[in-house]
Order: sequence, then structure tokens, then C-alpha cells
Amino acid sequence: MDWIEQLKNLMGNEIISTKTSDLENCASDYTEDLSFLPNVVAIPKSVEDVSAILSFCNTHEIPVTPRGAGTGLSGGSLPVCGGVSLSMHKFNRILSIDEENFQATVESGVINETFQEAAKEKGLFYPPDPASKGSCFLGGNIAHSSGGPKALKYGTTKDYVLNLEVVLPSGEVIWTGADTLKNSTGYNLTQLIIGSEGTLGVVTKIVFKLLPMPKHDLLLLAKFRSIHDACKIVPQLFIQGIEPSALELMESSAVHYVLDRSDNISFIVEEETKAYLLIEVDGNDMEKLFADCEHINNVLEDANVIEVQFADTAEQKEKLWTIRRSIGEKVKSHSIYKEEDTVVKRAYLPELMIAVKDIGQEYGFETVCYGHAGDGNLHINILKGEMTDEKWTGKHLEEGIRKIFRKCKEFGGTISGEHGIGFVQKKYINEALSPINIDIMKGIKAVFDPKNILNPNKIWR
Ligand code: 2HG
Ligand code: ZN
Repeated sequence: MDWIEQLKNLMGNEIISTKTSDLENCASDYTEDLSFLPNVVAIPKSVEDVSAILSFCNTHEIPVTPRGAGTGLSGGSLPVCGGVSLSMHKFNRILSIDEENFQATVESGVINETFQEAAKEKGLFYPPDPASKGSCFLGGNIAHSSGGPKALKYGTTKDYVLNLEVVLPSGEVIWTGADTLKNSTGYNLTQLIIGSEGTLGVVTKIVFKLLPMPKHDLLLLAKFRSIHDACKIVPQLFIQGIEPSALELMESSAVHYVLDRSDNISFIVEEETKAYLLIEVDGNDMEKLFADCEHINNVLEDANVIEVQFADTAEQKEKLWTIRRSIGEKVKSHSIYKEEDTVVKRAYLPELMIAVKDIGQEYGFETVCYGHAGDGNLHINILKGEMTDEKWTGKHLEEGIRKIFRKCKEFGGTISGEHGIGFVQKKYINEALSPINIDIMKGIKAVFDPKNILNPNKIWR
């Protein structure tokens, strides 16, 4: 009897599916146009199910690829070696929200925004807000320590996790930390699992810390004649003592892609506007927020800005955030593209921008730039456009991307700020990490997963 029959006998047909529709649903994620069919899809309903599946696969050396909502952008949940796609969507319970301790315990398949809204009902705030917050799972956010616009003021997923229930490749179940705000007891296994992209263990429960919900937020839209002008002013805003809760950059071409592919957004991109900054401030004192906006306006006035608009109604704010949050999806619907998630010290953003445009010119590809300017985290969508298949898939484009990554290193940065390495960035890992760092990481992987069954062929070769 082959392993699939054995696994079905062990777990039952309700949990182990070989239905074509299930296999096809787990074959791709939001990464480019890649697709890899698993042999089976496992749909566990409990930690015990996950443990039994991993223990079986470990014994029989069957690859297991954990999968959340499939909104990843580096191919982290692609079953590139076949085997089992472990779908965590049944782990969708918010187990508790503890208003006394400002903590919550959730299962890893809870949607980010569902959790945010449940916390908000109790006056509590879970800040990490990826662009895909309406569909991405918290377990996937753990896999990459996902960020989003509010990461600038509030940090990313890693800053809110106190404890994790994790099923190891052997099937053993551990808790990595403690439900306490402070913990200095042995190595920090919680932070080691966060960002490990499902290669060290399968997260089944998460204990988060929460904040009080800020009462107000205000949003400004600044228009610039060039994306370089927009990038130049970013460090100045902080030097002048401003503390935005979000500071996002949008090239006007990115906004055009959104408007061209959306029916109900009324927004005009003036000819001379080539870039925008979205600047948000939040807090509990409205007077102070208005003073902050005045201060931001004054700083921008000195920075060759075309115009600063103040979004003071919920509808105006919603429209601007909708435009910003849908850029990735709308660019993808227009053209074959590669998504780069570069991050540098933010004062180097202007130079990075010049380098990206020059390299695009040199290698013949168009780039659409946007992202979290306040964090120095620039998303670059490289469009195939007129490039030949041979250049697009071969060494030509790879060389251009390597040049961009080398500029990131030169500017004190690295090759991924939040999307991770997964499958599509692994050939570039040596641009970011030294051989000894990679060896240490491989050593850690060997401790957790000696048979290399969990999410194999990711992060490095
Ligand atoms: C964002 O900040 C996301 O918009 C990127 O990190 C989304 O490129 C995407 O699809
Ligand atoms: Zn982003």
C-alpha cells in the first residue's frame, strides 16, 4: 500500500484529500504565476491531527508544506517537492481575549482583520496590518513576521507574540515561551520560530500581547513632481520630530494601475504629480494631532511639494488606503511581474530609487515602486513588459535584480523587509547573508527537522 493510502487509513478521508480541486487550490499562492501540485492536501482540525500527520510523514520522509491563506509573495507555501500540503484553515478560533492582561490566544488560521476587529470590540488594538489583512492568516504573519503600514510606529508581528504552540516535524508539541511580557528563560525559541517560514515547525496557537486602541487618526496626502523628491523628504519628517503611525510611498504609475482596474474609485492623478506620500498620525488627543498635521505641512512646504491634501472624513481615508492597499494586486492583474521587497536605512531611499530606475533602464525593465517609506521598505514590481522570455527567465534579469540587492546592502539594508525568502528569492540569499550565517541557519534547521521534511527547498537550496 502506498503512503497516501496509509495516511488516509491513519487520518480518514475527511482530513486527507486527493480531490483535484483541493490539490489545485494548494498548488499556488500570490507569488507570480507559479504552481506546484501536492500529492495530497491534509486538512487537520486539531493539534493532535497535525502531530499525527507530521509524525507519519517524518517516519516515511514525506515532504510537508504548511499553508495558511496562500497570500504569500515569495512562494513560501508552494509544495515545490509535492508531498502533503498542510492546510491550516480549520484552525480559525479566537480562543480568548483577556482584557485584564491585554493578551489574546488564537489559532493560527484566524484571519488578521477578523482578529483586529474582535480586539477592537474590546477597546484593544492589534497593530500589524499587512496589505492582505482581509484574507491572510495570523500563522502566515508569524511565518514572515509580516508588517504593513502601521509597522512604522507599532512594529511587526514579532513584536506582539509572547508564546507559540508549535508541532515539530517529529510530531512533538511544544510551547516556545510564556504568557508574560518579559521572559529571559533560555534561548528565545518564540522569536526563532517567527520568520522561519514554516521550515522549523507548524504553529497551531499564538499568544499575542495587545495595546489600547488609539481614539483618532488623521491622514495627509502629499503630491510630488518626482519620486525622488518624495523619498528625499522622508528622513526630514522624523528629524523634525514627527512620529507618523504610517508613512507610505506610491509612484503615480502604481496609482494609475489601481484606477485602471477599479470601477468605483474617484481620484485624479494630475499630469505633474509623479509620486505621493500618505502620512498618518494617530493618538488620543485630537488637538495634538491637528498640530502634528500643521507641523508636517510646514516641513513639506519646504520640500518642493506640489500640494498637501487633508483627508478628514472616514470616506476620504478609506479611499486613500484602498488605493494604497490594492497596488500589488492590481499591478499583478496587469502584467507578469516580479515583486522585490527591498529594505534600506530610510535616508538612503532617494539613492536606492535612483539606482532602481537606472538599473531598470540598463536592463530594459519597467519598475513600479511603492511601499513603507518610513521603514525604508520599498516594494519594487518589476514588469516583464516587452522583455523577451529568454531575458525574463534567464541570467539577464537575475543580474539586474542582483545589482538592486547589492545596492540595498551598500545602503545598510537587506533583500526582504517583510515578504520573506521562500522559494523565489532563495537564489539571492547569498547577496544578503554570509556563508557562515547560512551554515548556522542550516544547523538550526537540522536540529528541528533532521529529515528535512518541513517546507523543504525554501530559503536556501
Ligand atoms: C504591500 O505593502 C504588500 O502592499 C505588498 O506588502 C503586496 O505586492 C503585493 O501584492
Ligand atoms: Zn508591504
